[in-house]
Amino acid sequence: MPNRPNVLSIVLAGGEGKRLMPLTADRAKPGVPFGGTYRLIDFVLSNLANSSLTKIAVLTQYKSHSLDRHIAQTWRMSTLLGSFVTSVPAQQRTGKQWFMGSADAIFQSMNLINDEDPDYVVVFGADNIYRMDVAKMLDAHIDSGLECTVAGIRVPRHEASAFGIIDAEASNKIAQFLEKPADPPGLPDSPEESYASMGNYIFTRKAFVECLQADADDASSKHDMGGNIVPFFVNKGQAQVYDFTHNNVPGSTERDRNYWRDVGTIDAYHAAHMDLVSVDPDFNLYNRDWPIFTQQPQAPGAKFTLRGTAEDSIVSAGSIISGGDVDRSVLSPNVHVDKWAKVEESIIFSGARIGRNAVVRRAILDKNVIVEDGAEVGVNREHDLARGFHISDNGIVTVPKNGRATI
Ligand code: ADQ
Repeated sequence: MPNRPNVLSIVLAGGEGKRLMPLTADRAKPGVPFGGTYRLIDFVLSNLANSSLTKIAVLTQYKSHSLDRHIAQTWRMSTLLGSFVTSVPAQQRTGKQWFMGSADAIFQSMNLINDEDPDYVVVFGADNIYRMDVAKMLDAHIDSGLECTVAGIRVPRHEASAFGIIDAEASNKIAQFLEKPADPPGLPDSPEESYASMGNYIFTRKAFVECLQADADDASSKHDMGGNIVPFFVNKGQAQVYDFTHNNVPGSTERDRNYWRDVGTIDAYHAAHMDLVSVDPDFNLYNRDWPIFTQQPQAPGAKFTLRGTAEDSIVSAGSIISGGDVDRSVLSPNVHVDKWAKVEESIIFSGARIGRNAVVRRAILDKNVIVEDGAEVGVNREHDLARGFHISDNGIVTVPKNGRATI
């Protein structure tokens, strides 16, 4: 393949995801299940693979065991064709400390860049649900001749303080970048929206390596991609924004245009699932031109017996709905719902058992949770709190892994 640039993609997958507790009590945020059979990391990896960017290093750190296992089992690629997805745990290569920030994670993994010798380095987060043709962003980066390209999207201004905020010129050059400002500025044409960084970047290799070295030598830096590296390129007039909203992937319909969603809180995570089970979702998992890949378990098809029903729901393989009713919910593999049980607006991780006459409403049941016969979750707030369940701002109840909901 002559003249194709050599690209190394680095996926940052070491975040703790504190706001997703208790789902991240035992697993890294990119390893959190999503949509029944996926994990969050599958979305960025699918986007890269569908964009023919198949040299990928995933940097992990926090509680990465199940994430590392998932990557090793699911994302095997043909090394024959020069493709790989490798998971790189924090190794204390350059000192005794773990990664200090996302830029430090890359700095400590510099040997990957040296070994692979890429022309461009793609650095993407692993915490979001999205569908993106990264090849288009790469083209925009190369065409600009600039050293740094940041993917940007409009977000409601009241949510914008969680993001890096971009002030772009008409040419797309970034004039100013504020990492998580307390009072984010609105856009001139839409004061209640702000232009946010998606945490996805492309760099020209030489400039990136120099910047990482300078950052490592700077004792005052937090070694953060959004806080330090992007502002470095903005200050030297070498950063542009890539407007994600105008670049759809193949197979998109008028309705399911480009999609990007932060699922950093329990409420956002729950809302993203409610979108999935809606009749006409914004995020269409069924676009066969842009598949989202994962590992499917060896399990028989979902089975419905004794008039068990599921409406506006995703029910994964190995599940048995035996006389219960499931409504607007997402069930991972191997979930059992027993007679006269009701499951509504809920997300059920694999291995859960929901007993007879039980009620589960606006709840998330982590792996292997048991809801005893006649027990209720999401019905009585005091009772949920008394049993140690977590309740979000919007009232979504989460039962932790291996938990038991008693009467
Ligand atoms: P945040 O998501 O808050 O903001 P951060 O916590 O650094 O930033 O996470 C970014 C990515 O890096 C995530 O995928 C996370 O898992 C990973 N990560 C964090 N620390 C890591 C470490 N030590 N090792 C490996 N991976 C690590 C960022 C940007 C904002 C932008 C939002 C968009 O800083 O500017 O708006 O993403 O969500």
